Formats: sequence, structure tokens, C-alpha cells
Amino acid sequence: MPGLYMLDYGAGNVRSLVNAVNRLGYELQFVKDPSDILKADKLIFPGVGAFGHAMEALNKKGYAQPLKEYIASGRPFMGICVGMQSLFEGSDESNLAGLGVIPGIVKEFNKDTKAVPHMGWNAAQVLKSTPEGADDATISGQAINYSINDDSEYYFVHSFAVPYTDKVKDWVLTTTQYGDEVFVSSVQRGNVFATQFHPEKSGYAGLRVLRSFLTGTGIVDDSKVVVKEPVVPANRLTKRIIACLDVRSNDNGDLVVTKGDQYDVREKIGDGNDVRNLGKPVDLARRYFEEGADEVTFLNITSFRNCPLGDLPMLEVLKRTSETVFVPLTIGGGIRDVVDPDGTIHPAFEVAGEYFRSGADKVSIGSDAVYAVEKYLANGCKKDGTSAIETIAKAYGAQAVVVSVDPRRVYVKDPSETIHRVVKNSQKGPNGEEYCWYQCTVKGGREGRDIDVHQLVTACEALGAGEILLNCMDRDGTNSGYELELINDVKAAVSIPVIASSGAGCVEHFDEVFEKTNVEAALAAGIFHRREVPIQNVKDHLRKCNVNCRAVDAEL
Ligand code: 1PR
Repeated sequence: MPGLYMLDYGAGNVRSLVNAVNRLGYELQFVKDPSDILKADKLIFPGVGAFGHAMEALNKKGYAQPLKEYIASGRPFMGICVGMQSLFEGSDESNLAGLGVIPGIVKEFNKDTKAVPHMGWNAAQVLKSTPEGADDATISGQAINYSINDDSEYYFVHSFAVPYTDKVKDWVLTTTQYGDEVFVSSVQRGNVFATQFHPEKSGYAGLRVLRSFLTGTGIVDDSKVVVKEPVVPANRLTKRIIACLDVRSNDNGDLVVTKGDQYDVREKIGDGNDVRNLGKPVDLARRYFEEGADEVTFLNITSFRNCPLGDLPMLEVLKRTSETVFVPLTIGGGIRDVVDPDGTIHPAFEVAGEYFRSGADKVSIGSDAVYAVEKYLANGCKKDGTSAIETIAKAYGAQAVVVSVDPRRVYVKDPSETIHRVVKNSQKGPNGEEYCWYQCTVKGGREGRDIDVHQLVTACEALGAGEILLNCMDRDGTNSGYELELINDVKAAVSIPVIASSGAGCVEHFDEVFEKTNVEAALAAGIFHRREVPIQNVKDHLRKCNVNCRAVDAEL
């Protein structure tokens, strides 16, 4: 398609969208100059990050006016996420005006009633159809529903949304329920189509939506469209199942997926003491995507710091993974200010930027988050805007910043023995202690700090993190189930989503963590790598237990 253009203002992971378009057999060109916009026959605008940042970039680069002209000219337009929000008059997120193509203001979700950002797979209820009522019928060569299906789930990640009101009714293609709110999850009118969710991150269901735009005319005759009212559906946000790949180089220098027992990744059997090798990162990630993982996380557990930033091996892993894996990708390990061997300094947000451009959707910060919180607490809980959490969240949005916590139990006989927050633990200590506090560690668990998990997660939320990846060193690799006391304590302390991690050994552990805690996601590593428990079995079991989860969607 010669005239297919994408409008990128350099704010995050657009590589995944390019890869998705390529996967569907199309090539696209980037808008490099305002005049390119009016050269397009079809235009895709994937917004990333904050509304204000997007509008500022559009205005600064001189894109806003030609974009309005392009839309007014009647040529097909597809917006994604902030690319959809920018079509409205404005957003509570910023003082800058939107493009004003659609009436209405983007609002923040109510944080008092649910975790914000809204992050994960949710349903979209299609409100527009043809008179015959056939959802896939086409008018003028374009499926009215753009292949969005009531039975599928799509990947959302956002803190702001357009509430469903009569004012926007003519525009609404689908609505989605999140907790107590119904919001507009896609819009369509004439030549305009836009989704709040990310089709390029929504597995095969999302690729089908993108394909509908690419293969259709992108223009619908609205006079023939029937619009229905939304019925309040049950909350269909699914619990996410995440496959985690700890990656490091082994003693031969090969990059391998490994897995520790309580963070020790060396073999303990046989003569050798090799790093456990459980497979190749790109291949394993693809396998997990095909098997139905809702997200894939890579943790680079050695820092590879003897090479310049641009040569980091994990960049290549992400680039290759994002060619075949169309669910969100997180990368952790080494997200901090770094210095190249030649002395060049790269601030953390630049390191994160390299990863986003290589295909990552989120970065996960471990040790550096602990140091940042120590500084924040020492400053009397004042933010100074310099931490990796703050700088990355400012540039790429809170939803792109995960904090990975590596806590371990410190047992006490009596809560009065420590100033730290204690919980009563179901696993008694070596001397029969009933209480413990969870000590944060740095450097892959090798060094404990005088800070507890509760202090860490509340401060990280205040600094602007969008999600907590909650490990537990005592449970890691033990197959003994998740650390429920820890998870409940953290979940009660923050309003951002929490991922439970460490200890999954069987399908029942997933059902237990979702039943006994309110976490949004559960992560596992060892049981998936060793093929002890297929992801499909986890999901089948969860469904039997009435836990909402995304169906495995195996083909395009
Ligand atoms: O400190 O920002 O450079 O980040 C380092 C990152 O690497 C952190 O996220 C830290 O958790 C991770 N890491 C460092 N050393 C190890 C190690 O194992 N030696 N991996 C390590 C921790 C990750 C867990 C694991 C779950 C599930 N392992 O997320 O995947 O415990 O395992 P299971 O299901 O087999 O029980 P920085």
C-alpha cells in the first residue's frame, strides 16, 4: 500500500505497530514532515504517553493543522490510544486543547473505586451495525465493526478515558466497562476510526482489527448504520497471566533464559556449577505468546555493562521478539543512569527510551527504585524530579514504569523488635517466630537495605510508578505457592496494579492468588520453562473457578 503512513512523534513503542502491519503483509512510511500527512492515502496515529505530551509534540512539529485537514478531507484515519483521545476537544490530563474533531473531554478514571491505570485485557461491546444486524457486513468495502468482536478481549493501558454520554453517541463504536465506569473504547464515523485499546498488543484479535482497517476502504456510509444503546455488561477485565524470562549470559557467553531457586541460578547437580539454561529468549517468548500468555517479561539479570548502551544484547532480543509477539513486553534489569565504556553518560529515561524503541511497552526498575525511595524518604517525602521513576513516567507515562520488588522475610518474635511494618506469616521462622517484615534488596537480592516493602511501594506510587511486580525471594523457584500475606499487604497499600510473582507450582496456586488477594496479574517462570504446567491449563482451571481470563487465541 504505497500511501500508508504512520504519524510518530517519538514517544514510545511504535515498533510493535510497524511489526504488526508488516506481519499482515503491509509496509508503511513514517510522517517525517507536516507535508507528508496530506500525501497519505491512509493514516495511522498511534499515540503513546500523556495527552499533553502528544498535543505539544503535534503542535511543535506542525502536525496538528495538516492532521485536521487530512481528517476533513475524508481519507481513512485510524487512531490508537492517545491517538484516539487527541481527536476530542481536550483532556483533564492537560491544559492543551485536543484536535476537536469529536465533542467531549477525556476524563481521569476514579482511583477510589479501582486500580488505575486500567491495565489489561478487557472486552469491547459493539454498538454499531448494519440494518441487517450482521456485525461483519460491509458497507462500501469496510466492515462497520472493524472486526471488533464482543467475545474477544483487547489490551488497554490508560488512566484517562472518554465517559460514555449522549453527546458522543454518534461516534461510539464500542464501549467498555471498567469497575463502576463505562467508557468509549472505540469510535467510528465516516472516515475516522480509533481505538482506546492497542490492537498491535491485543494478540490475534487485535491483528484482525488492524487488518480490517488495512484491507477495507476505511470509509463507512453512516446513513446506513444502526446504533444501539450500551447494556451494562459484567466487568470483563481479565486477570493477566504473565510469563517471565530471566535472561543472562552463561559461562560460554551465550544469552540464555535461566531460572533460580531463591535467586541462585547455578546448577546444583552433577559436577558442574553452570548457569541453568532453559532455552533461548526470543524462541521462548514466541512460544508463550502462542500458548496464550497475556504478557511477557524479560529480566536482564546481569547488567551487560561492558558495552555501549546502543549495543546492549537485550535490545536485539526485544527487536526480534516484537516481530512475532503481539502482547505487551516488559524489560527489567539495568534501568538506571548508565555510563558507557567511553565515559558517555546516559540518564535512565534515555536507557528506557532505547528499550521502548526496540519494542518494549514497559520498563521494570529494581535496585534503582530502592535507592530513589531511600533518597525520597531522607528528603522528608519530597520528590525532586530526578529519579528514574519520575523521569521515565514524565516522558512515557506512568503505565510504562513498573517497579520490580525483591523482598525477603526478616523474622521477629514480636512486632516491637523492629520499626518496620510486620505481618503475621503462615510460615514460621527458624526459631518459631510468627512475625516478619519484608526487607527490600538490591543487586538481584544480594544486598538487603533498611527499608520495608510497604515503604517502598507507597513511595514508588507517589513518585509515579504505574505498576508493582512483587517477587518474594523466599518463594522464588520453590513451587510452594504465592506469598499471600505479602501480596495482600502491598495490594492494600497502593492503588496501582500489582503483579503477584514467585512460587507458582501448579494451576491451583493461580486460582488461590486471585481468590485470596485482589491482584491484577500473576507471573510465573519455572513451571512454564520446564513445561510442568502449560499456560492453557492455568487458564482452563481459572475459568472453571470463575476467574475471568483471556481465551487463548491461536490463529489470525
Ligand atoms: O536491579 O533494576 O537491575 O533489576 C534486576 C532485575 O532482575 C530485578 O527485577 C530482579 O528481580 C531480577 N533478578 C536479579 N537477579 C535475579 C536472580 O534470579 N538471580 N531474578 C533476578 C529474579 C525474577 C522473578 C521470578 C519469579 C517467578 N527472578 O520475577 O521470575 O520469582 O519465579 P518462579 O515462578 O519460578 O517461582 P535492576
